Amino acid sequence: MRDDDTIVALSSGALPSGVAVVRLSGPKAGVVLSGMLGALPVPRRLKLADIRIGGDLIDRGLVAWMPGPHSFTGEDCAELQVHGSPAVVRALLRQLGAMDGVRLAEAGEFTRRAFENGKLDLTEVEGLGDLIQAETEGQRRLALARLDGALSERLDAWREALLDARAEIEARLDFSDEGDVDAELPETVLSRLREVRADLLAVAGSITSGRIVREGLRVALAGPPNAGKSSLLNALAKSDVAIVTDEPGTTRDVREVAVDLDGQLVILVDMAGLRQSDSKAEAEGVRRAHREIGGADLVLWLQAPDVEVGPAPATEADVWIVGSKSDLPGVAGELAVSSRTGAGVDELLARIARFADGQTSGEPALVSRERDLVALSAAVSSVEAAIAHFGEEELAAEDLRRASDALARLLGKMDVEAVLDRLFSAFCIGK
Ligand SMILES: Nc1nc2c(ncn2[C@@H]2O[C@H](COP(=O)(O)OP(=O)(O)OP(=O)(O)O)[C@@H](O)[C@H]2O)c(=O)[nH]1
Ligand SMILES: [Mg+2]
Repeated sequence: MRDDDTIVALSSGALPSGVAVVRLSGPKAGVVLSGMLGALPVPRRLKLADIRIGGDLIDRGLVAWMPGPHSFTGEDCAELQVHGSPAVVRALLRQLGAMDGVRLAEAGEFTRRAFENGKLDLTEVEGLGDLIQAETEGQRRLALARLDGALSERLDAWREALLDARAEIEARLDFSDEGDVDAELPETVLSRLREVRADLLAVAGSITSGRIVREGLRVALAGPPNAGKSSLLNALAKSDVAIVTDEPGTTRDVREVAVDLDGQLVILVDMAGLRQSDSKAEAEGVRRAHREIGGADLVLWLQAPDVEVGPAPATEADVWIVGSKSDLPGVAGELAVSSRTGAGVDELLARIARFADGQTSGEPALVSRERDLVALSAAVSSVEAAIAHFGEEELAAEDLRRASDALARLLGKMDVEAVLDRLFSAFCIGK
């Protein structure tokens, strides 16, 4: 496999479909296209054309020619909109892929080329990957902001401020014996560093909101065995996904169901009831339940009138006491629900939706991944070290270099290979 091959792939979805888009990128794209059409069309204009390979008419469709560098990948690109028939697409891919210097693309290879040609930085590539995967409104907005460079712009601005500060400091190292550089660093450098630090912290602080939008709000359905957790999961998800019996200890595995509540992804998590158990499988289930409760953004603690009430688990997340089986006598309170009659279920869903909204309201978060947090935290520590080393130029300059490097890594300007392979393998072929 070579990076200067011309690549081809089906970029649209499953066949058959009304229209299929076949995409070409690389140095041979122009020759291949003019060979099929007889001549190259006007760049960046759709043209209705007969698409022929070796004189054989494959289909008639709309064709776009996008010569580099002003194309998605930065290379010469062509797109063929043909009828979305398996036979048409197979014929095109087979015959194009057999041409000299042309081969089928690997997953994410178009985007990889865009990254390598400087069309997108790494955060924008991630935004694109997230946008393609987005299922909720919140995810779409978050991903689009990232793809649009909302984070990149901030990272560039911080990097520039850090570079300026470093230049000021290094000027004193290199030219301290020359008359035209003041020996003392101006106070403005220090105050600028403090601003960058505060900014970095503020953006890093939006990680929880970003993560909740991107990965979903995790809601743990917890309580003693038989409290009605699995029944409530089924009622909230409006689907019969979890096994329900009157035997305490029915659920052992963790089961997640994703629901879209008003554009916000919510992950409902059913689990084993909390109790001491001699059964190895159940004890393991209880251990996993504790882990889920620890990782949840919201815990629903179920109390049923026919089950002995246990103490709510200690966790940093919000815990709501839910009175389950409200069709039985003895259940009261704001959060009374009956999975049997459906009473209170929609109210509970609405409350969860409001809670999710409260966690993610406002501007789309700039950061949402673990990688973001690692980079921003490293940058904050290094900027703090530089502030502490103010007056010790060599140390401060080194701290600032580290801070810029952390941000450069996030943009994919350094140490990028390990991240890339993982990232692009998650892309689909044709993107
Ligand atoms: N009357 C009534 N019974 C319910 C309701 N929800 C659940 N039950 C009954 O309570 C019993 C336990 O329900 P599950 O949903 O399996 O409870 P669980 O908390 O998942 O139990 P484990 O998986 O064993 O921890 C079953 O017999 C259900 O039919 C309800 O809203 N009303
Ligand atoms: Mg259960």
